[in-house]
Amino acid sequence: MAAPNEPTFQEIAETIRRLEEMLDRVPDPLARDIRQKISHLRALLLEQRSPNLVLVGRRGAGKSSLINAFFGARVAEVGHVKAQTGQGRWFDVQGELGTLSILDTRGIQEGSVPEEADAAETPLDSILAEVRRKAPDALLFLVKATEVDAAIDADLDVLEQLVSAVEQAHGLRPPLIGIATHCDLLEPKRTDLHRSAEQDPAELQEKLRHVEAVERQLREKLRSREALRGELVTVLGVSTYLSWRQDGTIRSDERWRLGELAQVLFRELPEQGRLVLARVTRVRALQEELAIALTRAVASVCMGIAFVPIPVADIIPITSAQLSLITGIAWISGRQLDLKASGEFLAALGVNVGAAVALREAARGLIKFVFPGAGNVISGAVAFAGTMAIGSAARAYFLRGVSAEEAHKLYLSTRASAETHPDRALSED
Ligand SMILES: Nc1nc2c(ncn2[C@@H]2O[C@H](COP(=O)(O)OP(=O)(O)O)[C@@H](O)[C@H]2O)c(=O)[nH]1
Ligand SMILES: [Mg+2]
Repeated sequence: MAAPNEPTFQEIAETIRRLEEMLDRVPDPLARDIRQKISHLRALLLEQRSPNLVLVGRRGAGKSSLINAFFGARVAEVGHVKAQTGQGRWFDVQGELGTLSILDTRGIQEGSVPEEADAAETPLDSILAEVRRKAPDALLFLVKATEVDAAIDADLDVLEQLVSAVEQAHGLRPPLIGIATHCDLLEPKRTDLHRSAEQDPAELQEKLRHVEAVERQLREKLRSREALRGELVTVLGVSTYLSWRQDGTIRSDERWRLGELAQVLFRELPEQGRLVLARVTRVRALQEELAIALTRAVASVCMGIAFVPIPVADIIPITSAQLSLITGIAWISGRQLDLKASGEFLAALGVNVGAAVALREAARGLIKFVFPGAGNVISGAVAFAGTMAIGSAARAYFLRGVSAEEAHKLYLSTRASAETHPDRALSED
């Protein structure tokens, strides 16, 4: 993963390291709590990596289309008829904002061996070897909605073997998500799921009933296998249909419920894989959820740091942590912001300390003169409320695209309410 090597992430790593150092001077129940928040921050920001996804499904089930639908871009070849080299291996699918590591099991069930494959190794063998080599974060089982009643026993066998190979090699059972693709093709065909508001309500209801029936059928099949039952997270009907012009731009976007699917997957991923999924899919709800988690963690850390009994120490780490928060939220939104730009954002919110510390190196020397006895200035409540407010403003600005002026207003109102009701600020938002 490229992100943590960026200079910006090195600065964030440095900030986190210095915060941890300060914790040596914080008494224990508090220090332990803050350490936990910090390890949360580390996992989300510094240890971020591509999620590893195994796609199981027959040729034509829509595996490549699902990848493209996640990215909203043509990153995988769709509709290739022939089994290809490279199948049965983990491969990185790269988009503008991140990479997914995919193991595409195309061809296992069909017995057609790709031309250049090692003759001694069957496609299933090579897939099993791959999941032993690198643990999948999730198994996605794809079936065409119009074919769920077809015999899928062979596919279920493959799933069982995958689950047991992963368990043997890694000691964990990967979550399984059943996906019925091509739901747009269910009757009534002319009813567009992706434009539900414009459809005849009765016909839309009919189509949705068909989707539910397909989901039920697929769920029953997956649950009929004892070895899969415990791993099955959910079954979801989707449409991944996207069509492109010659020049690569999108001609028609008929994706349906991709956001929901991304949300289901997100919850099953380890923390390290979540940021990449949120960036790649650009699903707003996921971006918001991550940004809120980040804000709460940083706010709690800042509050704790304000208790460190060293006069000048607290302002710089608190401001650095707040700058890291802004950088982190911008990154979630798909942007890249260095700490200086984050400092400018902080200054735009009217946070004076931020403006001063934006030039951190200079500020480090200056701060003793600018804020004599600063240790008494920042109380835990102020540090907490200020950080929550900065997080709210950054989310509004970077994720929802409000103006800087609106973000500033939100900063002021959130800070005021977080100071009076810190508990409420943590639980809702
Ligand atoms: N109508 C419709 N077509 C789809 C959908 N998903 C995939 N397709 C089409 O089904 C065909 C096979 O899809 P592909 O992604 O290549 O399947 P794969 O072999 O599993 O990788 C392609 O022509 C896709 O355009 C869908 O949800 N709806
Ligand atoms: Mg394919």
